Amino acid sequence: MKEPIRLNQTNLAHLPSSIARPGYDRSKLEAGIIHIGVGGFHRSHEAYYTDELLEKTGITDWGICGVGLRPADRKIAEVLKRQDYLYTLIVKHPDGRIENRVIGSLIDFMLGCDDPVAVTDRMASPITRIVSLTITEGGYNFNPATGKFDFKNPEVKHDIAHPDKPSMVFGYLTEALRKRRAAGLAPFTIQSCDNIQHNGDMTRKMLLAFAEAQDPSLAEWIAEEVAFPNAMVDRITPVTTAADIQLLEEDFGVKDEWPVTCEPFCQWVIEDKFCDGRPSWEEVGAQFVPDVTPYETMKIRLLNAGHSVLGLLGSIHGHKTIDGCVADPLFATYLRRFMDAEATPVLAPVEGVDIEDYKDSLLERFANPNIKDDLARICLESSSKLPKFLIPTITENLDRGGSTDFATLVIAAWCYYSDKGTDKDGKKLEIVDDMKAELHKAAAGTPRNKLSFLKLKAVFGDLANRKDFTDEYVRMIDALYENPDIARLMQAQLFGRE
Ligand code: CS2
Repeated sequence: MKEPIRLNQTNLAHLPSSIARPGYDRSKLEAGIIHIGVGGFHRSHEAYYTDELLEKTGITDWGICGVGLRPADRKIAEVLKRQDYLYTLIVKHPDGRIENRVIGSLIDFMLGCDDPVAVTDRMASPITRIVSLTITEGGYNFNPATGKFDFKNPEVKHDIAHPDKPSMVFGYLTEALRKRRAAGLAPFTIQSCDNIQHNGDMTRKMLLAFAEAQDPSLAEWIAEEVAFPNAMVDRITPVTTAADIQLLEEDFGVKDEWPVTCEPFCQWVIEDKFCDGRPSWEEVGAQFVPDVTPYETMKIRLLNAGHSVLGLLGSIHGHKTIDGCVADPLFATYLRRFMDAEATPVLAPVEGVDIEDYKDSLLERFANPNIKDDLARICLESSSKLPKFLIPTITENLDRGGSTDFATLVIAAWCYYSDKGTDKDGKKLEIVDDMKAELHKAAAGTPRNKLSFLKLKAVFGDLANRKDFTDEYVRMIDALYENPDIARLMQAQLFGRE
């Protein structure tokens, strides 16, 4: 076997011909975009669209500078630096076909924890016109029980008192905007790319709460001048595995320390609301619309909630991946019934989208056997996902007297999962969640108080007080604690009582 070629700028020209690579001159690019949170999803989505645009148009002002705020981002910082910020996007088709492309839109990376001033200076440079974010659903510091910014967070207290030494995203954004205002510059657009309904509005609300506490006149300026477009983002991007790195090396002859794998499907629907210009991403498939709400709701309540339904039920059953779940007819049927009976009735029509086709396509995407999306990734940080993905569907159905039973079993399963930390056969499940201890404590109280788990107001709001929900929940909890064979309960749900 020939020695694999290390991925970097000098070696680009020598890569095997089966690997697509940037045809544009990266040395001419300027970073009009700063992106905070360079995980797999940013690299398979915004960086991918931008790479396509640079390739198609030859424009030079919309390169991307990545930013990591925390010490945990050091690894990606170092890998990208060694590779001149290049990485391979491995697109895996359902029929086994693989397309590799080296992405060139990322041209720099900065670590905020090493030098926060350098990062806010860069954000305040006139070259920067968009700061985009993938900071996860939990990164917005939003308290679902109060609907407000969480000022109890010690990091918030620190950042309010130390504007020049921020540690969280809101501290960075506020400081950078302060510098821009002082320099007489227009502000940048803040563009959220997280799976949160009205992600732009949410970012605005949280940033204004923070800025108001630190500098009320600046908050006023932000409220008037900064644009926060809402967007729906979509591309399934599993965690990169050692096998992906090996595949690239052995089958394609490229040594890339941290490639990204993803499905072929890709979607980005954005509100056209930018305060200092934007790339013409519509030239490479993004859609600009006046109101993104119906697209976001549809995606979050079908795709993301669908993932959580499979993730929690599947974990207890002993499935490992999303495709493994949907290859099991019971799980595929259950998912479809959840979508049809509970998610669809609380969705508004989406212009140009046939909702039945959309659901069919989700099941096909989930079935892609080459994606192997781990249930552990799906269940990660469920405490910040379910309040956005699933609980609104439950409460809206309760309000309109609709069905909630398919979703209720998922909440009961989540309680069992948080309490026992095992599947139905007692095999340990790795739970990763910022609220892991609280979830466990509340769930472990179930034998004494059946509603103990639901009393976590920060997750469930006032679901514990809704008798129209709790009666069925308690029945499911009883059944599950008596016998955790989740398939039996799913069957009962689908085909009638046990
Ligand atoms: C997943 C998402 O995190 C999750 O639970 O549902 O990461 C999902 O794969 C993406 O939103 C797809 O666009």
